[in-house]
Amino acid sequence: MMTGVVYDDDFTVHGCLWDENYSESPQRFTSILQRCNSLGLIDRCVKIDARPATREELLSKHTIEHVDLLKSTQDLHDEELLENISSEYDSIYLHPFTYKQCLLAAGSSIELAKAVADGRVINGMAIVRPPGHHAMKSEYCGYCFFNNVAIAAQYLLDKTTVRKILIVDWDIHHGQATQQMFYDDPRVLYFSIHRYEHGQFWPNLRESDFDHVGHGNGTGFNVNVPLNKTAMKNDDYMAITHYLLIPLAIEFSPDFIIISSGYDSAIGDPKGEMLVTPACYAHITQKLMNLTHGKIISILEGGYYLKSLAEGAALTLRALLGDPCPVIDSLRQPCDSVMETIRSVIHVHAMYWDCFKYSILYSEILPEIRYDFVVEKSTEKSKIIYQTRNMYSKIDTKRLDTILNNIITDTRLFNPPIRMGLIIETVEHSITNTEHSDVYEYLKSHVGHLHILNERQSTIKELNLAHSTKHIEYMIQMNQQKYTNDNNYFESIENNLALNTFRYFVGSLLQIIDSIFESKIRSGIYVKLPVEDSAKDLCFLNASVISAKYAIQKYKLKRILIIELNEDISQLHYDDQILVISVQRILNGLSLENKNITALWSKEILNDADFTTMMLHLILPIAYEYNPELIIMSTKFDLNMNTISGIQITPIIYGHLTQWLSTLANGKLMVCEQKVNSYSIYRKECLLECSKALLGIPISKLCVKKQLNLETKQILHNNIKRHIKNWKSLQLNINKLV
Ligand code: Q9C
Ligand code: ZN
Repeated sequence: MMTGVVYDDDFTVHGCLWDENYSESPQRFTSILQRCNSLGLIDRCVKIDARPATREELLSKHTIEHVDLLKSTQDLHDEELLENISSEYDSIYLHPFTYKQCLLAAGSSIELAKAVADGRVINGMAIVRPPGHHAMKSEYCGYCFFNNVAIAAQYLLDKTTVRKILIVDWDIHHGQATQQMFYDDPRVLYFSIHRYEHGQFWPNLRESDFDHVGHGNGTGFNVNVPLNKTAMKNDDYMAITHYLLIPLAIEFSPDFIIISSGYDSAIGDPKGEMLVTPACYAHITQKLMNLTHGKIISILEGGYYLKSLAEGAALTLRALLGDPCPVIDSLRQPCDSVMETIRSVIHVHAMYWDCFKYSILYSEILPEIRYDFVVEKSTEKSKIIYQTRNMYSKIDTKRLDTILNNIITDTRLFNPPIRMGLIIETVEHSITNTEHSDVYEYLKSHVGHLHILNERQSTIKELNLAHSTKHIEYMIQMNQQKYTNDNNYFESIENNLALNTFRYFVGSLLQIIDSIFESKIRSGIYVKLPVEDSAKDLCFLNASVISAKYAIQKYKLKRILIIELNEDISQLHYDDQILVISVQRILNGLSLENKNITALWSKEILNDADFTTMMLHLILPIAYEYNPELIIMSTKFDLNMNTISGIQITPIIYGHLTQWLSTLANGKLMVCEQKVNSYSIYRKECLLECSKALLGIPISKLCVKKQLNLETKQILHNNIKRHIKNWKSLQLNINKLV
């Protein structure tokens, strides 16, 4: 598993000769490289050699005149002349080395794309300048000359087996040039989040609004997410990610993702005036990484506040390298303006994308498209002369100061040497009669080296963390009464086989938790042996809750998320420091109204499409709002392809769920297999997908072709309504419903 990085010392030459404070400066490059080096990231990457783009490559996206004009300025040392030529364009300066450096930026972007497409590296980052996404077919614009991202994308389509590309443009400016270049091409989905303010923000184009969805065969393959206010936060960007970007990306199903990676959307940037923290880029990157078997590259665009720029780029690279995402503050509901934008995007794209067609956000009410500005068609640009000007939302400067001071992530970023510790239950102390599990060999053959931790037996005192001695004794008696013939109800607790097994089970989970909090491992997985008679287990003792209580007590944790994925209902738990999200069928008459418990499902048919929607609309928003310090995923892997219950979750879903959740809590996640029952027919495959996600091995592509049906939508609605009073982040789902 390797991450490629491409950069060159020559990226510091092009600079503005007549304005030393010009924002698109050589320091942008050096500050990124310096920060990546200080975190030791560059050394961990495979260095891809920079090279100039060929004429043919440039001409794939630009005209001969466009290329030749820039070529003619090379080695032109008359400063005044350079300044004069520059002034013909919107936001452009020329330097004698500009042409050469632009060739290098475009060529390097291609080389990185090629290295990933060829499989030489899994993913990568191009630290290049000048940027490219404003460079149009035949016009330099916005510090850009050649469109690096577009040229790399076209190269992939023309010269490799890549057929579908998602471009995610998180630079604060709309990449109008990239939009234009693929506007009628369905092979490239262009997704841009940009400051817009109803046309008042540069480049002031009508075509940057959400209703510009593509043309011809490319209709529906251009997605603009205009931000009409400043001071947007992580809350807003993550809502866009969960509600728009990821559903689209899953349905589009690209083979390759290119991030047009501008950090002028980050906090402190004088152009963007947004409040997104650098860590947010790692979260978005990690969410995208599992959608294309890992094939994703980031190509630098803008970013003018050097601290945020360097930190944002470094944390993006860190995410590409597979390191855990830094924890971000609890997310709350996105602001009204973004909610309106999200609804508008869903509204106009619902006819092209199934994920939006049945979206619970979809309303019949037409979004308001503002035409209170006049569009003037001049050149390739259609400038808006705006008549009204909205007030910017005010940035709280005091808060801004504190955040700016804390912007540099702690250098002791959490990153234990081992990504995943594994414990497989052994047969000696187990009540099972089956043979040794072959899971270990199976996993090893697919993922290579596995780090095994030792089992240990929990003490009765540890069991007492969640259950009273009386309760434990009672359960043992029940167990014996039911399933043994010797009728020796009063056999001592220590000799009870079921209890013994359970104590090893719990002890092993505690072993994983200790290893995580001693920073030996990032995550862990526990594999249980199949039990012949699954009832022969102490099912009224809850290992996840005991583990959570243990972590609370020993490591002073305040928020633990337990996520249960089981077909049958399990006990309810009440605890201030534990949130249980339980995906399970709700039995008749059982009320699940409760502050701490989020039990969700009541449906016979639950497929990957349902589950993905539930994940993105309900589970992830709640999880991000709760902001856990540890996640315990507890499952029997029995939701999959079960012909009896009609549930059709594929093992792949478990992998994606694991990967998405592991963006939280610094990746501190424990997957624990509960007693295996006869429905767990694909448990090995499920364990493999979860292990891959924890190990950072690209997981299988999620293939959600099925539309969400109305019944699912209704159930999701009901769930959201039930929890909305406790979770602000769910607000987005229902504002326009009634
Ligand atoms: N008054 C990139 O971030 N600003 N380009 C023009 C006109 C131009 C930004 C202001 C900003 C260009 C790659
Ligand atoms: Zn920009």
